Amino acid sequence: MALTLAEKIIQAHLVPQACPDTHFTGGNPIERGVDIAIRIDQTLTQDATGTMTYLQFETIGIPRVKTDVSVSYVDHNTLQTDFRNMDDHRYLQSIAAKYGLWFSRAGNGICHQVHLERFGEPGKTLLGSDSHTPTGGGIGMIAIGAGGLDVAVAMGGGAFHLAMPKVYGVKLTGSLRKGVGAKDVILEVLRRETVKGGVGAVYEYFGSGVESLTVPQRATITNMGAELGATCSVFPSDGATKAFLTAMGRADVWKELKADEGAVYDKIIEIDLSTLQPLAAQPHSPDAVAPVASLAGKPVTQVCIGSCTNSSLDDLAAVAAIVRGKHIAPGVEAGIAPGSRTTLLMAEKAGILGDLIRAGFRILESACGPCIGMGFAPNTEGVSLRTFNRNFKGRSGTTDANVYLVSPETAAAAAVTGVFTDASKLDYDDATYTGTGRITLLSGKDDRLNASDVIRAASDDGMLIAPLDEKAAAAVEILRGPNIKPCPASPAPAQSLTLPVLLKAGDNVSTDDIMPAGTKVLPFRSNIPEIAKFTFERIDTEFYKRAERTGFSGCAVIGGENYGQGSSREHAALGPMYLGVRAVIVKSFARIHQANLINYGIIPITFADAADYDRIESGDTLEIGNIGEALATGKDFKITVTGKSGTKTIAGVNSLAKRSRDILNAGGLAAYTRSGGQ
Ligand code: MIC
Ligand code: SF4
Repeated sequence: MALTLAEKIIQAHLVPQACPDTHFTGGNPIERGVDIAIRIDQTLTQDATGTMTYLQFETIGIPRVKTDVSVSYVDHNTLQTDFRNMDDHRYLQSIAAKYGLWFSRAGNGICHQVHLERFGEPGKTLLGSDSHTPTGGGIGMIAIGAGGLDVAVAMGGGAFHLAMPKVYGVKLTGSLRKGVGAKDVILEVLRRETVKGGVGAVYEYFGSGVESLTVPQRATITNMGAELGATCSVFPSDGATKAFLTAMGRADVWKELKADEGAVYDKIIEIDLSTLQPLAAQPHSPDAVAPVASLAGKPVTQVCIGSCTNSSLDDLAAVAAIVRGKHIAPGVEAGIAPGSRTTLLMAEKAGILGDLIRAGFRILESACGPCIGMGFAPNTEGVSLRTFNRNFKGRSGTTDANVYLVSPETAAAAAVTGVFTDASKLDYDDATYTGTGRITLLSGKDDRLNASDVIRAASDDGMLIAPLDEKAAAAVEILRGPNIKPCPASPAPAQSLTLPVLLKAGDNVSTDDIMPAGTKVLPFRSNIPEIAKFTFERIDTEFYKRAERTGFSGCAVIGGENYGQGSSREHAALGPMYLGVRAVIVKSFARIHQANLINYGIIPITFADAADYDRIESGDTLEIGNIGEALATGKDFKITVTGKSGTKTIAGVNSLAKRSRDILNAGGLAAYTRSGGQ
């Protein structure tokens, strides 16, 4: 039977013995929603989630990673305002040496960009402890973001479990016009689908329009599929993929991959690239999308190009073509953080870097930087145009700033004019660097540079440290700084729980709301007792104090739709866990966060009747009387709510797969894995 590309890659990686309930017979589409287990070929971690991942990996007790390739990147906490960050980096480097991983040093670039350039392979699976791991879909991978504990299990050779996603087809036709970028494609998808439209789904791109997009452009689109809540996104592997891999000196890993003729998608979205116009996601959500034309003339105070979404050579070239020979407007501060050292080297070779410097861009480090609130915070009530993927309130470091997510083209146009501007209205030659319309360096079509120059620039792997052989690895001593504390144990399973409601939150609560990042908090990523003090700080500054008053003895949190959207950070489960949160009851969950809650022994429950959300208040007491039975049988949870308005009983949906129930019963994934659970 005809299969989609996503189905083909997933089926080729199924581990049926880890998931006997799948009832997979081969070749046919797998029923959507059933629990499946897949083999993971590659893993990636970054430093902010990596320390917890490896602390957990150490406790699993496996001498060497069992994947084909595992890479530990340092790209998030590179501000290093005290000893903590560098201590973490040294811990990660020693772990990589000891356990057979690649190590990408601070300054080498953002994990997703570097991974695409140096390690990604069409048709392989990649699991990463970062929500934007789906960037790898741009090269034809099934690349999924997950909590660090799931990644630790995968490094130990364990399968990754997930509900079989739906496969949504995105049919692209036409080609992008001048002034319109790949970012506008994904913003258009977000406009139509919203930040929760992709939960439980893979977005698979196909159609004649795909050919016109380079791999970095495709990666922009798959990267920001994370903002749809999708499991991942995937493009076929074709001639453009081959050209990209060839430019990266890795032509040998290329293979052609596409959906079968007649493959059936769960739904199809059609986008004619030629009709797209420049778009912007307005404050404070990636799906609050409006045409740039509707904002034209609005003053801008800051522009920032970078992040794992838009920091490739294509992006830098698109910016340089617009700003070349011009200068950043006096009222604007502009910065650019190239995605990798490779990108920076290529930009230098192509003359792009000089054009950017002359235009007045501040050249920032090749790292996440401003995207995660590590410097470059906007001014009070500033209007910051960023080529990033998230504009949650306060994430930039300035609570009252207005952050808009835009394409590099739109950002560059605003940088030189000082106001929102449709780039196509400016007088510039978008063929500046190529003679062919866009930067096509990576498609091998560039006429100014010869391929060998590019490859030489691109293959400087000096900041990547290769795995040691087993003998050398055995002698490595793990370096642990004083801020690196062991991961606290998850709570023991309970038959029933009586819990005060300590917080009632609204819809689309992000993991930044649950556990903020930024300069103040990120240094404590390896120290749960300390970082726990910041739990829910963004939405309720008193939460920690209230939890402290309970003696951290147990409490519940209530939320609305899409609870836990955004990051894969386990700290958004670990912080609450440390403060005693035992159950989270919401209208719906974001995928990764729900899995993280389970992995750390917190019971995720959804309201059977969404109207029950209005019947619970902060300060009420919940009694979940049948936890033991619900976890053993899969029956729904019975919850008695006692509050000012009396006592009532509500039902909580138990949508947990058998394995998730077993994990909760074992007291979390680490305990489950140690006791032999798969
Ligand atoms: C993010 O973009 O929010 C992060 C920082 O990359 C996170 C990971 C983290 O919190 O460390 C993510 O997207 O998963
Ligand atoms: Fe880094 Fe930002 Fe990408 Fe997260 S979204 S990985 S912080 S660049």
